[in-house]
Amino acid sequence: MTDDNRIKTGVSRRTLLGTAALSGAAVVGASHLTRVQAADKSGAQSTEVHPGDLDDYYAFNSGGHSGEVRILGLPSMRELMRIPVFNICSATGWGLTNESRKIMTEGLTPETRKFALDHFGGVLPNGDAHHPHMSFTDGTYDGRYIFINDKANTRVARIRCDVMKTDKIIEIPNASAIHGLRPQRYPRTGYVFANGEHIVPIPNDGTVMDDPQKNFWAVFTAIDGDTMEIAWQVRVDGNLDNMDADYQGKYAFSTCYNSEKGLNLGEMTANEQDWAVVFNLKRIEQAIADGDYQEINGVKVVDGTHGSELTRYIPVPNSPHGCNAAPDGIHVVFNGKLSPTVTVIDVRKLDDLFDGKIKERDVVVAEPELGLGPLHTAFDGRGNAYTTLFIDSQIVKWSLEKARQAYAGQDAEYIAQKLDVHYQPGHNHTTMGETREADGKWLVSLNKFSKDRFLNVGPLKPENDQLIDISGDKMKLVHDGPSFAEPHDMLLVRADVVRPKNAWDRDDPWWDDVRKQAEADGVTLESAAEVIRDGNKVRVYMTSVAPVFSLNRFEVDEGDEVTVVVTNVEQIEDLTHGFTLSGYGLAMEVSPQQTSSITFTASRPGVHWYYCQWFCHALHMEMSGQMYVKPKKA
Ligand code: RUQ
Ligand code: CUA
Repeated sequence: MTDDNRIKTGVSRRTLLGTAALSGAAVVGASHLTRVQAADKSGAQSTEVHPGDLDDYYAFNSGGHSGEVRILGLPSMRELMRIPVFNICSATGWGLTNESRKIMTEGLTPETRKFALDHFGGVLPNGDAHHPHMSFTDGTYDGRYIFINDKANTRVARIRCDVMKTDKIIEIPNASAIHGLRPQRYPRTGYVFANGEHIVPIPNDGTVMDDPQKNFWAVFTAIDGDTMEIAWQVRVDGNLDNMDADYQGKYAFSTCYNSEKGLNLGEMTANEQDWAVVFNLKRIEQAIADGDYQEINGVKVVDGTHGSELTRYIPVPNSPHGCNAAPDGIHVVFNGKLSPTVTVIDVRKLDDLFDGKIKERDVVVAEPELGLGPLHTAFDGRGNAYTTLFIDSQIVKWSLEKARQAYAGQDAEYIAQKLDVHYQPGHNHTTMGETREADGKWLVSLNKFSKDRFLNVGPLKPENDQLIDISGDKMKLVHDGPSFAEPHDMLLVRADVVRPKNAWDRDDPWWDDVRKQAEADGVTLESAAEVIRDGNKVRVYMTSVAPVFSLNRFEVDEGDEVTVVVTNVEQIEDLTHGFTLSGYGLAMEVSPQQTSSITFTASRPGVHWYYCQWFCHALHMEMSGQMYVKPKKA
């Protein structure tokens, strides 16, 4: 089917969609989904990154229910690295080392910490990461942090971009399932905003469990991005979905479905309109300062339900999903999902709305009909928007200005092009497109289905992240990129903004606990080869230099609690070592100048080899040693 045909069919369908259209049957049945289309290789920009050359952009991809974040290069679309966040990682020991376990447990509520200890030995084993977003200064990325949500266990994590490691994970009390997440753009981050998606009783401790209309709420949370402490929460009506922040530091926006406060599909989709909720940050801060809040589970919660002066509920058709602020600093787009439209507001009208001078719908300046299943919108900085059409399996390029003209009754053709993607796109993302430095070079469509686009790998198929050249007048599809479950969102950052280190600094706070203990033990981490016994606790300190550990052998007694501390004293870039202890289910990464530690009970008597699992030297196989565990005397 040609692009032109698709434009006509898309625009002629004026009806709002029933939910059946979003079901698997409708998805599989669409006839244009079965044809493999070749990439158009005549794009204006080259996608080739020759051997020895580097990519122009970092792409930070959420790993969905794999719980991690992945770093890709763009335009090559090569996966460069993975950052474990909410998952347990066999390669790096994330979830096994003392340093990572502290990060994974200290931010949990006491109830969850106990649950994780009882069921999983302390660390929750899964997460569902959706929305990675970088910290901002003055409306553009500043390369400090990436924040990401965990929908599964209601958490928010922060990744340090200097070492590309997760350094904070906090659970959000009073909320259920953190979904939409964005950092404050201006003047800086500042706040990290997080949407609680599901409505629940507050507090959700079993005292009240009936009458959702009266007792169930969703919660909008502002976290201090510098300290990762919760600043405040707002209780709202309906399920909060995605969100964004403005470029002025005054407002935040959430799409809100389930205005019905239903508990099943039929109830949740009954209304033709739901809402975009606007949060007035100054008024919320004032309410907190005035003591106009309830303290629930240690968090200050203000009331932002209907009638509150802190929020406004803009009616939007229909179960809206994506929420995207344009780099012009003026427009915010709410994506209709069950409606073929998106709703565009002008943020300059919001002061009047909050002052009661105009009504909610008066801030709407465009509502273009784009096609079936609009989910997310990205921008090129030249006034164009790119919206994913989940059901049509297309990206539609349209003009913000012309959509405004059409809404004002003028005769304006706002759709510029529709491009087939393969298949069922969710998020899309443009290079620097969520900053005031949007450069309009590339767009990635994160497609939920790959079907026939790759060699068959069995019933479970990869997703397909497609690279599209948007630098010219026409979008051009140039690359298909398979990915494992499941990139929900992507962050495309100019390479010069991100400046990771080649080695850790020795004074990094990462191993503060170990450093303090070593000082108490009279041990210097950088030259250690010591075994310190402290009752039935044994601390084993060693260094690693290719191809040896400074301790080739150590002895403990059965039942001892053993902590192994390894410091990699290599100065050379990329000379990572590891420590794997056979038969104990333990492994950890020790990168250049890093100290890592791991604690376990020496419960298995006998001789147990440890070895370096990161190939580091011609004698890497020989980089090993033995732990002797002497059996308890009967
Ligand atoms: S959502 S496919 Cu979790 Cu970002 Cu829209
Ligand atoms: Cu050190 Cu392999």
